[in-house]
Amino acid sequence: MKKFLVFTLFLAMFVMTACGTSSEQTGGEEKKKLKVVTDAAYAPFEYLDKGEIVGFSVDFIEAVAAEAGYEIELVNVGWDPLFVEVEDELADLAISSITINDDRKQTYDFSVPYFLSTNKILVPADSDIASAADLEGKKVAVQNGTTGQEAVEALFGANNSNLKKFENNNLAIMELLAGGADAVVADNTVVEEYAKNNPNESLKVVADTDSFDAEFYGLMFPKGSPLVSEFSAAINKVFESGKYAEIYNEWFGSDPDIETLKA
Ligand code: LYS
Repeated sequence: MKKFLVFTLFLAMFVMTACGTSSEQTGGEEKKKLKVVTDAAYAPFEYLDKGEIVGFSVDFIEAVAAEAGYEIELVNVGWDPLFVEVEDELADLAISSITINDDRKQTYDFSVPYFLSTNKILVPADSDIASAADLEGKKVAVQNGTTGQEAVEALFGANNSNLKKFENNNLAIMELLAGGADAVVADNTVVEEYAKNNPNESLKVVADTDSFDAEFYGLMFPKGSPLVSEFSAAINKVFESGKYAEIYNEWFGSDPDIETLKA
């Protein structure tokens, strides 16, 4: 009788442990650490502060990855290399203020949109450039391989010797400050923040909604990656939980228009 009791006890313990383990496996499964690549030269989205990658995108991807149940390692590889790394599946995904467009969709998969943007023109405060058309014959600095470059080429042709292309946007802005360019075309939030944070440089930002389209940023994945749907679902949860608004407010000091992103 005693033996039987001990056996039953063992059996019960075994069953409980086995069940416990299996539910733990489905609930808290060890997920691999994802490699996330970026070009940390695009404040306030992703940039270096004392060697550390910081910005809206960093807080956002941390929140989304946590929601999806992943740990991430964010690596600053630069703009052109990040496209290569994701295509070759050397990285799991990229976050870098990347506009979702048809051209990129041929090679990559994107999450649902998480930020609304448009190109704008950064010029010296005394510049007479007041629209995109006024850029004709002017030296324009852009980051290579961006929608800013595309927009300028759409207006003045791809073989435009006045177009100066740089590896990152900070170098394009340097060129403007050094007098080597008359304007920089880049994402509105980036040029607006730069002009605001550097009042001594006396710059202004020119908008042209006829020439520059609305664009949406997305997380960029290798084509066919199973992470796309997991991260899109996590983004929607971060929208709904109020976490997105919290992060947005911290970086931009205003409330986001989440409905426009969802539309
Ligand atoms: N949003 C633009 C694009 O995707 C500019 C991004 C630049 C990031 N460093 O082309």
